[in-house]
Amino acid sequence: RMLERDLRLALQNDEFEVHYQPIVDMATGRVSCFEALLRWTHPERGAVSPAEFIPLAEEIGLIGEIGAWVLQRACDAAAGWPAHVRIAVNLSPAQFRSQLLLDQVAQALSQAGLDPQRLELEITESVLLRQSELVLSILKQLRGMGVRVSMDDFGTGYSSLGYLRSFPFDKIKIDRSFIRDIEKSGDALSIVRAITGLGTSLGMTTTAEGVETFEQLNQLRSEGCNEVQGFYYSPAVRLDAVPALLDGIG
Ligand code: G
Ligand code: G
Ligand code: MN
Ligand code: NA
Repeated sequence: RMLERDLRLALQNDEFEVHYQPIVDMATGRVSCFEALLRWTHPERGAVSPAEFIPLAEEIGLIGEIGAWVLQRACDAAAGWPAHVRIAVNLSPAQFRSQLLLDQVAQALSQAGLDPQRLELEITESVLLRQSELVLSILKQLRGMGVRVSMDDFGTGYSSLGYLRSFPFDKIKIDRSFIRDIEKSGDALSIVRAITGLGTSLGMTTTAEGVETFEQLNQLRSEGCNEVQGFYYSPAVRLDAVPALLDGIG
């Protein structure tokens, strides 16, 4: 496959870029975190979505190398931001197949000189699908290093609730499908309310993804959601546009 061949060359050809989407703390109205989102500009095709190339990278065994690169880039970037601003990095299930991830995280933090408390790792429940000892042990060691762990896309999988019992997540990110329907659908609102209540009682931060309107923002505020992320504030931007967001939001 052509795309596969090109993906293998993308790192060395410097075709990847990490973009950063702000996450806003409801209590202060200020940016508390940025999520690192990988972008690939293919020389002929232009932008290729991570939804397309991340699964391919997993399939052909490239995700470890790409994931380590994103981690380093993201930690280096965050080291240049104010100390109250954290960085969130997405991890794929394939990155949990060995202890190598622990070395990569430790390496990225020390090379960047970043406080581990400022790094959040986002995993989806597909990481926990196999309730393997290895995955849980890696997650515990990451938390032991002081790194935070978030459950991404919460509510979309088969047993999101069950996974909350298997590991003490720091944060729950409510999937954007629920936020999208929060005004039209009483059911979506009920689900958001339940997740927020659950997170609060478990001592986890709750973050709403995909917030696009002022009405959604207000609704989420009255539900007691802790953080919001979405196009209402900003899409993911290049590193050089981060300072303007830090100044402009809040
Ligand atoms: O950035 P959005 O624009 O298109 O991202 C699409 C999907 O790709 C999301 O599910 C997001 O979590 C995932 N994604 C983006 N960047 C990364 C990355 O660096 N690593 C992994 N594993 N997934 C990523
Ligand atoms: O799976 P994950 O939550 O990591 O994916 C983040 C994805 O969500 C990225 O593709 C990002 O571009 C997208 N995204 C972020 N904010 C919004 C939003 O407000 N609306 C929509 N439709 N997508 C968003
Ligand atoms: Mn994410
Ligand atoms: Na998500």
